[in-house]
Amino acid sequence: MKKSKLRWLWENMEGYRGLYILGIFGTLLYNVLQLTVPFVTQQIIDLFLSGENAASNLETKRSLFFGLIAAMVLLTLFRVTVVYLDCMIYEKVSQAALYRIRNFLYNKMQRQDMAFYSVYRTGDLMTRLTGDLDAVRHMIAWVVRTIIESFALYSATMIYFFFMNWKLALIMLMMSPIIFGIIFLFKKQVAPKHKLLREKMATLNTAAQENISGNRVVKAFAKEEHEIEKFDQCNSEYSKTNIETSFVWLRFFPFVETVANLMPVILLVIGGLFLINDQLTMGEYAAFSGLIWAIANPMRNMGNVMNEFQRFDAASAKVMELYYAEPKIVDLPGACDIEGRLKGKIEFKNVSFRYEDADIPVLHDISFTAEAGQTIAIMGETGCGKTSLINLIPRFYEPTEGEIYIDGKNIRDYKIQPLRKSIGLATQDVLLYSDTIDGNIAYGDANISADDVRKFAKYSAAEDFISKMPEGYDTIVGERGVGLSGGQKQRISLARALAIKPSILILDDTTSAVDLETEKTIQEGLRHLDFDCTKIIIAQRVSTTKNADLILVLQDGRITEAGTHEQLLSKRGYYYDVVRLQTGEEDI
Ligand code: DGT
Ligand code: MG
Repeated sequence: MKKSKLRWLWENMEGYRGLYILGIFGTLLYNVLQLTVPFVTQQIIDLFLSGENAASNLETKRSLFFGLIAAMVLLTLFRVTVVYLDCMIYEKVSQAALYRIRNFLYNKMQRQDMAFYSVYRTGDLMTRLTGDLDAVRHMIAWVVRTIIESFALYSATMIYFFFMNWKLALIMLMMSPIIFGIIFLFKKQVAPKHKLLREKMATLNTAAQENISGNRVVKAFAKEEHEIEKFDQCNSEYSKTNIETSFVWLRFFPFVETVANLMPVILLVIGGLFLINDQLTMGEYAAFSGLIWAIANPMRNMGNVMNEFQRFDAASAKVMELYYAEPKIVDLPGACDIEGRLKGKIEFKNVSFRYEDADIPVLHDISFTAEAGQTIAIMGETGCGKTSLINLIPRFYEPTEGEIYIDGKNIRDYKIQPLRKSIGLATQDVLLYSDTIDGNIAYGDANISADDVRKFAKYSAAEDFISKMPEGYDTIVGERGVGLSGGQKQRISLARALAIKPSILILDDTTSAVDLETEKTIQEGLRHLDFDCTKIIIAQRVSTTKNADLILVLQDGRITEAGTHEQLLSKRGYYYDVVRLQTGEEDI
């Protein structure tokens, strides 16, 4: 699994892989260069300071002395330059990979099915796009670099030590397995903590996000205190898990630190003995001593590296889940484009539907035909399956049984994008973007003219209230702009659905919040559209349904009555009761 995560990361560095390898070489180089100063120092000490001929050497080889000092300065400058450029490379590559993955994920999310959004919570998705992605970037920019750095420094120093005095080097090397053992145990304990921490972070973000979106409900119920408490609990759990995760390292830290701190002591004792026995020169001892940190520090870093690696492991699993998530509803092989406009004939043939996560179907054996240009009204009590039914037409969900045809062709044989572009949908929950009213109406077709926007607003009986606003069509709505009433939002959403001149118009309770007078205007507008379209209108009011070519009454997911207003009245069933209730007349 780990290998595939790294491979995934590598794939996402496309275009920057060469640069990244250069960066890794840079890291190797500047760490090997760390050895040059102690090396030159060793030469200076042995030749000019403590060696037998130190005094005479200083006289005769003066230019070598200055040469060595100049080399030291130049090498240091060179090393700093390499470090600087190297940092830039890591930053550039990691940001490029992050950019690529983020865009890819966003694209992926846009293409997911509706079912996807009922499984993943917004806060969790946001965490994947932010915190988790940052952990992935950190892997490229810091973890890999620190591993290479530690490895390069440790190996180069060890090799150098072996060349100077293999016995002393071997004793130093013997400490390594102890560190590896400790780090292995640490990894086993810290890995589950990082997974838990990641979950807690997502829960915290979800709590914050839901609360911010739902602030009106909170205020209405005066539940601020309760919400603060709820958040505080998530926050404290996150904080607690964070501390626990850090404390895992603290359990191992003393052992690693002891081993690391033992290195100078070993050098002092064993190196001192070697020095006394003339098995080590003073310069060599100075080089050992000057580089002992290069052995100890990588050991110390291992804990941190492992911690960050586990953070990456937990986060990348979440990111990759999204990265590889495939929508279930896709274009079938051989699916065709839509040439010109659809006529808009819709046929449901024995359609049944069950939500994947539900036990029982919500729609049973639905069959009806809407001829091109007709108006179909769907009526039924709440929860009977009206929204579920219309969601099948743009293929937001697939029927579990039966087929749906548009213009005589199974909808599965159309490409999804052109199919959806032919359908204008005003959903039950209206969502407007933080944009101008004009921008919202023109959402589906940014190229329509201002006059057209106005025309569609007129059809939707929205022109009046929009033109009364101080900035008219340029008024910003949504989060940042002025608020709109429920009925006003519905009318803008209707204008938005009309603005794409769809072949099929679906209105899900779109006039539920407008008054009767306005509704009449809207009905009038819909009857006189300047393009042909089949309308499927979910409505509770008889005033909306009575002019429909076909009224479907849906009860518990079944069509129990179907016909025109007059036909259904004469049936004296559900529809008849609704009409009596709404008109207040005893007998019709
Ligand atoms: P409404 O809008 O209140 O008048 O009700 P309808 O007729 O539009 O009802 P609908 O189609 O939203 O829901 C029918 C049933 O399906 C209801 O029992 C709730 C359930 N349902 C709706 N959406 C989902 C979903 O995404 N997943 C699952 N598992 N069930 C759902
Ligand atoms: Mg509904």
